[in-house]
Amino acid sequence: MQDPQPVTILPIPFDWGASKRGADSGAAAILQSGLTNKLQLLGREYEIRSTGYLPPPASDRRTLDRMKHWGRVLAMSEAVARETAIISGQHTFPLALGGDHSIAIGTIAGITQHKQRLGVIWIDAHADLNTPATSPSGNIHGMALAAGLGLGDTRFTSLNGKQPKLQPQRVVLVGVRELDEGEKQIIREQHITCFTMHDIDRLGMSRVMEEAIGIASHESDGVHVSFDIDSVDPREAPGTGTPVRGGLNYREAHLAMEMLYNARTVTSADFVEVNPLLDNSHLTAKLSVELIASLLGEQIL
Ligand code: 6HN
Ligand code: MN
Ligand code: MN
Ligand code: MN
Repeated sequence: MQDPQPVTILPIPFDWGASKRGADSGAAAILQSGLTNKLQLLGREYEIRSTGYLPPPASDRRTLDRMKHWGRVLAMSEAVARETAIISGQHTFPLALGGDHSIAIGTIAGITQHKQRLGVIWIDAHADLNTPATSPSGNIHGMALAAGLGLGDTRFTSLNGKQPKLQPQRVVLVGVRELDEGEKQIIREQHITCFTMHDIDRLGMSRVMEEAIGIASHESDGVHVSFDIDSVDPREAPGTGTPVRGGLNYREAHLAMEMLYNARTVTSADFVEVNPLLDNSHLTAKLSVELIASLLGEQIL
C-alpha cells in the first residue's frame, strides 16, 4: 500500500438496518469531532464524497418480519456499492462512516469488484452473521457479514453480481461477546476465525491482532477493517444502539488500530454504529476520530 494514501471519506447517514434511530447522525458527529483536522495533521489528503442515496419516501413499505426495512437497506446498499467501487478503482483509501453496520453490505460489495481476495477484520461485540432464517430481531445490521459470505437473501448477497464476495478463510472476528445460536453454527460450519473477548483476555490484544492480520492478509489483495464501535466497552463508547458489557478497553482498541497501521495491510475501512442521540457528551464520536487517526498512522512518539 502506497503511504500516505489519500483518503476518501464516505458518510452514510442511514439507520434503517438497526432497531434504534440515531446512527444516521453518526458520520456527522464523527466529522464534527474533528476528523478532517486530524487527517490534515497526519499529512493525509482527503476528499468527502456522497453516495447520493436519499431515503425513499415514507411510502416505501417494503418490509418483512425477518428483514426489516429491506427496501430501504437495499437501495442504500446499491448506492454505497456503486460509490465504493468507484473509489476503490481510484486507488484512494475508502473510509465509510456509518450509519449502522448494514452499510458494510455495500462497502464490501463495492470493494470486491476490484479486490477478489479481500481479507476482512470485523471488530465487533457481535458477529453480524445472521440470515433472515436465524435472526432473532430481523434487523439487517446483524446480517451484514453473512451477506458478504453469500449467506442470506439473494437481493443482498448478489449485489454486485458476484457471490460469495468473501472467502471465510480470510474473515476474522475480533471482540465478540454476544452470539446468536445460528451465528455460532455458521462460524463453525464456515471455519471462520473468531477471537472472542475470552481469547483477548487470555492471549492479549497484541497476539490476537498479530494472528488476525496474518489470517486476513494471507494470499489476499487487501484487507478491509469493519469497526463497530460497540466492540469497545460501553464505559468508553456509550453512544451505540446495541451495547454489550465486557468490551475492549481504550488501549486495546487503540493497540489494534496501531498494529493494523504498522502492518501496512489495510486498504479500506468502515466505522459504524455511532449513535449521538445516546451520547450527550459526544465521547463516542471523539473516540472514533482517535481510533481512525491511529488506523491511519497517528503515532505516540
Ligand atoms: N450490530 N445479533 C443481534 C441481531 O439482532 O442480529 C445483534 C446485532 C447487532 C448488529 O451491532 O452491528
Ligand atoms: Mn433518524
Ligand atoms: Mn456490527
Ligand atoms: Mn455490534
